[in-house]
Amino acid sequence: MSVISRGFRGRGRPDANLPPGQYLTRDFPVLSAGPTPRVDPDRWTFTLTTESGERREWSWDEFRALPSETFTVDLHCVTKWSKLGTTWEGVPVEALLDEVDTAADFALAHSYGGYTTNVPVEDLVDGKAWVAYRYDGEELDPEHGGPARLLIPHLYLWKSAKWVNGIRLTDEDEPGFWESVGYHNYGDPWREQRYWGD
Ligand SMILES: Nc1nc2c(c(=O)[nH]1)N[C@H]1C(S)=C(S)[C@@H](COP(=O)(O)O)O[C@H]1N2
Ligand SMILES: [Mo]
Repeated sequence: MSVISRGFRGRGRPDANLPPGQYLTRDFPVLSAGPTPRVDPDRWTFTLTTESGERREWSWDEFRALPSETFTVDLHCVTKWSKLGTTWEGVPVEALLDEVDTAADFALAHSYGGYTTNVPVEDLVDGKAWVAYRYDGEELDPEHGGPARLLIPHLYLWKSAKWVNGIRLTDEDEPGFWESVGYHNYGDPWREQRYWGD
């Protein structure tokens, strides 16, 4: 009997891919703190700024010419929905970081519309984060962050800045939009780091 049940994930047992306190959803909810900015790719830029003030900027065409990856990841929102097995295409953040001279430990992502979110640099490298521009085989919808959004799927989804237009590297950690109003500074869904003090 144990042979049959090994690996079986039904019958009320939590899904091994579902962090504590989360439920599964099949649709793709839209969560934005403000209006959806409409960003024309002709005017789109992505700017990487280092702790010493060095700047590297990509136009949309330059950015799209960078080597990309297709990857499948699970998404976990702090409002408790999770969506498993989503497929995206984008540029690994590490490839962008490789273009500048930096020893910074922290990053603040910023977006069209003013949204910001902070993350340690070590969470942006080694295949853990992308600037994504395709979802499920299509160009990314504006509602979900198109033309391009950050994706850091191992952290709660508020860290995945939609309409991202740059990353500022810093020596000191600087809380972003949600982090400065009580959300957890790091946001690991597996440790249920939803709010400050969790
Ligand atoms: N620029 C920007 N990025 C953002 C947000 C936002 O309000 N503005 N909301 C965050 C939150 S709280 C979540 S859960 C996800 C939602 O992404 P989705 O709308 O594609 O589901 O985007 C994150 N990125
Ligand atoms: Mo969220």
